[in-house]
Amino acid sequence: MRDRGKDRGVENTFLRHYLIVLLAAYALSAAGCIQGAPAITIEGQEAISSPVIVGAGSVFMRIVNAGSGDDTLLAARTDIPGTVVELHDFRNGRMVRTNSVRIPSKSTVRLRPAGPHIMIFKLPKDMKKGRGFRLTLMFEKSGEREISIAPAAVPSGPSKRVIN
Ligand SMILES: [Cu+2]
Repeated sequence: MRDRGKDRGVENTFLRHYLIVLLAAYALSAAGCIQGAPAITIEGQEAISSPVIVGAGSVFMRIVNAGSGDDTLLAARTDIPGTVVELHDFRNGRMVRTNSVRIPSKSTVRLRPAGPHIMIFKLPKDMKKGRGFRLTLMFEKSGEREISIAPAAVPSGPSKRVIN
C-alpha cells in the first residue's frame, strides 16, 4: 500500500525547493537589471604622431557606452607588426601608463591629449607617408572591437599636436 501522506510530504518539500530556486533566479535577474550589459561604440578616431618621440603616435577617439553596465578598456593592439601599444592617462599634468580605462554605463569617454589615450610605439617609418591601420581594442565585458584609423588621420609632414 502507498503511504499517501508521505508522498504529499515529499511533494511539498519539492515544491518548497522549487519556489526557493525560482525566487533566487528572480532576485538574480532583478540584480541583472541594475547592472546590465555595456553597449560600446567607437567614433571620431584619429591618430597623431608624437611631437616628442620619433616613431610614436597617440590615438584619440570617443568611446560611447549606451548600455546599462560599465565596461573597462584593458588593452589595444595594431595590425602593424612590431608595434607596442600602451594605455596612457594624464595625472597631475603628466602622462602616465595605466592598466585600464573605465567606461561607465550611459556615458562617453573621450580619449584625448590631456586625458586617457592610446599610445603606439615602434611605428615603422612608412607611417609618415600616411598609411592607415587597424586598431583592436580589448574590453573587459564587450570583448574585442576593431576599428580603422584612416590614412588621412595619420599626419604626414611635421608633427601636429591637437589640444581639445
Ligand atoms: Cu601617451
